[in-house]
Amino acid sequence: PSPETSELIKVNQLGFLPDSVKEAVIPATNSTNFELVDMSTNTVVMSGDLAVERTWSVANDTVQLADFSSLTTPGEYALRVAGVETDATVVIGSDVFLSAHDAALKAYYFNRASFALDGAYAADWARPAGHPDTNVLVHSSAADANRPEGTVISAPKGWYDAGDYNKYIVNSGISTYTLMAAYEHFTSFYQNRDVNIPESGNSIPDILEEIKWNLDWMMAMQDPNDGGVYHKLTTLNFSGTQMPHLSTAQRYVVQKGTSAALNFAAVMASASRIYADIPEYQSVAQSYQSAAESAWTWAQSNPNVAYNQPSDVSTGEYGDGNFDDERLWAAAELFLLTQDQQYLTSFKAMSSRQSAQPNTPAWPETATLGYISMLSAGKMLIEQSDFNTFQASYIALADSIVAQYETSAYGVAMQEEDFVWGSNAVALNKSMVLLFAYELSDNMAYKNAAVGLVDYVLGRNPTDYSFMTGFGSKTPMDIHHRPSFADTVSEPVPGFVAGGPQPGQQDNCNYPSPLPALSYLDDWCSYSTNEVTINWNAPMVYSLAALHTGQ
Ligand code: G3I
Ligand code: 9MR
Repeated sequence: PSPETSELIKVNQLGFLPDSVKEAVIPATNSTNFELVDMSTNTVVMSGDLAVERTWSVANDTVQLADFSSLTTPGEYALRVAGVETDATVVIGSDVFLSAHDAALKAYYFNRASFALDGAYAADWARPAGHPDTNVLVHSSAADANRPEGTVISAPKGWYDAGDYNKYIVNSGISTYTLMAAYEHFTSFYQNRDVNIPESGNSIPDILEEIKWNLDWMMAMQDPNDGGVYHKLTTLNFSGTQMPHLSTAQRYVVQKGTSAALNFAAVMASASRIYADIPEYQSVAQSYQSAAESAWTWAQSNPNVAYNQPSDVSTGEYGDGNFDDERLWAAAELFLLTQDQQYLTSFKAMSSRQSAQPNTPAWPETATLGYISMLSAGKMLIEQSDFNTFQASYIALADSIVAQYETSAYGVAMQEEDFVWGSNAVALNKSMVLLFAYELSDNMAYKNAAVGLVDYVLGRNPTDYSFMTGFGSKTPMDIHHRPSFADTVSEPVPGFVAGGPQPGQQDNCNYPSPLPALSYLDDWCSYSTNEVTINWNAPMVYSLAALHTGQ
């Protein structure tokens, strides 16, 4: 094995669903086989051959895969290999992902702005309300005749983006959409899914109540005078490491832009369609539709306004110079909502452009979100031949990810270029792409590759971490999350996915390795690998819901 990786067996630390593919990564040894011992009876229940040694270059790690998919009996097992000092614990059960799913969703509640977290729901992480955001100023970059610089607006609620306390439209948008997609694809699962938030117990699914907390904020980010949408609501600089209620610097809305308008239009159109089915929210759903339409109209008249960070603002940029993918996504959602052919025409026009082909979703890459909606909600609304064309482009993406899985030493569809800031979300968004491909096709190859990616984030990786706080035997403790850092609880707020390894080391912390898959540090210092954000959690929620309900 590489001198930089551990001698441990790497395995999903939460476990495996009974009928799932089951793989573990074994450090290279002279052994050719492995054994699984039932811990309740201390008997060997399975032995199998290890796969040939292969090297994963991103960690310079030579390993062998153990495939024990044929073991399907729920229980707790020790996975052992002669020559490897420590056995790994393997859990098999039909509920192994359930509490992690709930916690990943509950993390959004923990990041609510303008809201006190009560101990009844937040346990040790209760805290006073922060950031009322009722006295937000229009920044000079956003000033116009209707709202000159210094105009006071109110835009409360929403989720804090991450370990910082600002609220950014494009990142909020992909997060909100992904959670809504989870609800839409797995509606019955969410019908009675109680995650113990203040709204639990009413007749509306908790996930929709949690999402609405953010939709309420997003709505206030649109200027009703012209339909334009501010890029972000932010302090001028990142705050210190106080709890939310002690972080009181002036907040601003900054520059309207095309990516914010189109992203907002997509999310509001999707929300309008989904919330229209909830009797209590029918009029809200109508207001989402008007908001989506006026944001689209603004973007038609302002087709190319890139966000340009003002010189006095130094918080998250979320800048993006290409709007074809956002336009495709907004067009898809507006078409599905209104069935107005002009939007289908726009979708098709964008779908022929290189810059709007399906690719792994990320905050600046949203084309795939439009495809997912079109292929799930559009089937009855478009010509079969169009559906087939869109499906073929989507499936080509899923197939390319499967090919990566099949050639990977770790059985993980992660390539060197995937190790960017937020690499764990690259893994999880690929997993979401695959799990939706599985929903479309019932082809197990997609599901197996998705399991590999979820396993990766939850422990089958060169760092030995399960990257979700509170879930796994070795989990991040010192995430770059201001409340987790500033509170008096030693454990971080649970349910958050840390960014994950990437070699950029933009924070100049002291990393254990320069290798892409090993350049990770569980330290507050490491905002480039150990921060958490709403857009990294969302595909975890989706993936765990898909795997749990798909058994
Ligand atoms: O756009 C270039 C692309 O052209 C190039 O090929 C590629 C090669 O690495 O880099 C691309 O830029 C990257 C950019 O994200 C867009 O993907 C940058 O290298 C990369 O540093 C940048 O990282 C972003 C980071 O902020 C720094 O801006 C992360 O995606 C983003 O998740 C993160 O978001 C922060 C917010 O700013 C503030 N709140 C916390 C949040 C999480 O850390
Ligand atoms: O704490 C900030 C984190 O939330 C952001 O994602 C990150 C993005 O650039 O920046 C962090 O702030 C750092 C700042 O950029 C540079 N000085 C150190 C700050 C963290 O301690």
